[in-house]
Amino acid sequence: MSHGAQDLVVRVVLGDQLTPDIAALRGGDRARDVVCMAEVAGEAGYVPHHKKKLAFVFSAMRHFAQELKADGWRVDYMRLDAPGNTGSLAGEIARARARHKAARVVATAPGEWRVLDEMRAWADEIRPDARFLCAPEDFARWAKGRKQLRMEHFYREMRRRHDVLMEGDAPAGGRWNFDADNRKPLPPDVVVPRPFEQVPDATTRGVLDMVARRFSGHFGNLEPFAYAVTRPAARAALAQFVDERLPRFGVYQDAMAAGDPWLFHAHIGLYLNAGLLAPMEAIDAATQAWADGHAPLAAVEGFVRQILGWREFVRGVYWHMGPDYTGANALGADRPLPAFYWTGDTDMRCLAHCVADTRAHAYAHHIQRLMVLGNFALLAGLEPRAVQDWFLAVYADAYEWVEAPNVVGMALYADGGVFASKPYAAGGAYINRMSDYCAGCAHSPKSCPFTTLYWDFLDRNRGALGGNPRMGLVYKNWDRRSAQDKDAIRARAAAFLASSVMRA
Ligand code: DLZ
Ligand code: SF4
Repeated sequence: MSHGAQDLVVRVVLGDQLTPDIAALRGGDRARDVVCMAEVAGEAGYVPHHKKKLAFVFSAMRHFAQELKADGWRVDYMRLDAPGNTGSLAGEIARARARHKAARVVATAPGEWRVLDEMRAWADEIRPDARFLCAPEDFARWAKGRKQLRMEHFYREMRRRHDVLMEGDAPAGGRWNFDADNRKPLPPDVVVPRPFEQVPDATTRGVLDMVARRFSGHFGNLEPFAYAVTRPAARAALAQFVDERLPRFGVYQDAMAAGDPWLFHAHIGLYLNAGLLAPMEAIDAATQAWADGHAPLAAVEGFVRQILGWREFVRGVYWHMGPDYTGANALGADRPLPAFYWTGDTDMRCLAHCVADTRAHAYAHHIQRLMVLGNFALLAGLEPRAVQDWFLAVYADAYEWVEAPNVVGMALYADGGVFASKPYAAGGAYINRMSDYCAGCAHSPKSCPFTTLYWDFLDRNRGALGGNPRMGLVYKNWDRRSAQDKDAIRARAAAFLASSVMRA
C-alpha cells in the first residue's frame, strides 16, 4: 500500500486522552484524516466501573468530540448503544479503518499494559503520550542502578528539571519539604467551602440516561452528577480550588471528617487523568497563588509535590516495573475482598464512611484511600488483585498506571518495598487522631479491629518484615508484650477474620 500525501489516516483518541494536542493528532490533516473515538463495552466493563466514573468518561468523550469538530476535525464517534457497536476497541478501529479506507491508524500510548498489548495489534503507529512531565525513558534512566526508588529524590530532580519553586539551585523557602507544617486534624469549627459543581447539559443528561439503563448493576450513585466534563469547566474547578481551598490544603491534607471527603483537597485528579487539565497548568496555578501572596509556601509545595512528584513518580514506576507488577503479592495475602467494600455495611465507622463517600462521589481523598480502605486491606491480608480491581473500579480518577503502584506498592506493600521503605500499617490510634470517625463508632480505637489486626499483621508477617530496620521499634514494642497478651491479640484477630464481617 502506498503512503502518499492523499492517504487517509485514522487517528484514535481514547477516553482518557481528551487533550487537543494529544500525540495522535499532531501533524494531522483536518481535511483528510478522521479522528476515531469509541465508547465500548470492553472498556466500560474490564472492571465494573462506578456509574459516576462511566458517566464522567462518556460525557467528557462526547464533549471532546464536539470540541474537535468545532476545531475543524472530522470525528467518527461511536456511541455505546449505536447499532453494530462491536464492544471492543479492536473491533471499532477495524470497522473505522474499513469504513474510511484508511491507509494507517495512529494512536497515542495508553495508560495500561493490557490496552498497549491490544493496541499493538490494531495501530500502525503508537506515539508516546507527551502529556506527562517525565517520559518513561527518563524515569528508567533515573531509576537505573538505584536499589530503592525514592519519591523524594525523584521529586527534587523534577523540581530542578522543570524549574518549579526554585530560587537558583535552592528550593524556594530553603526547604524541599514542608510536611512538618502540614497534616493537622480538622478543628471542629472550620467551615469547608463547597466543592465545584457543573450543572449537567443535554449531552451529559443523555449519558446519564444511558448509564442508568445499561449499568444499573454497577456500584455507586449516578446522581446527583456535578463533575466538570469539559476543559473550560475543569479549568474553573482548578481556579476555584486555588482560590478557596489551596491556602489550607497543606495543613488539612491528611485530615478526615465524617460525611465530607472534599475538605481542602483539589478533586482534580479525574480531570488531569482524563486529559481535561494539564499537570503544568495545575502547578502554574498553584505557584502563581504563592507568588501573589494568596497561599502559603507549605500548601503550595505540598500540592506541587502531589503532581510534579507523586503523580509522575507512580506513572514512572508503573511502566518501569512491567506488566507483571500487578500480580505481585510479597506478603502472600489471600483473603477475598469483604462485601462491605461494596455495601458499606460494617460497624467500623471509618470504613463505613469511606465506602459511603466513595459510593456517593466515586471519590475519597488520599488518606481515606491509603490509611482506612487500603490499610484495612493490608492488615487483614486481602488478596492484592481483588483490592486493585476494587480501587480501579470505584474511583473516577483511576486508571491502571496510577492505581496499581498506589495499591500494590503503597497501600499493600505487595511489591516488597520497591518504593515504600516500610508498610503503611497503622492501628486505630492513627485514624482517631486524624478523624472524627471514632467518636460515634461501636468500637474504641484502643481495642478496635484496626488495632488488633495491626499487631496481628506484624506478628503474622515477621518473616517478611522483621529484618526491616524501619520496623525495629514496632517489633520491639510487640516483643515487650506478655505471651498472654500476644495470645489474646492473636485469638481476637483470628475470631475477627473468621467472622461474618469478612464475608466476601
Ligand atoms: C475508562 C474508560 C471507559 C470506561 N470507557 C472507555 C471507552 O468506552 N472508550 C475508550 O476509548 N476509553 C474508555 N476508557 C478509558 C480506557 O479504559 C483507558 O484508555 C485505558 O484504561 C488505558 O488508560
Ligand atoms: Fe475505625 Fe476503630 Fe475508629 Fe471505629 S474505633 S472508627 S473501627 S478506627
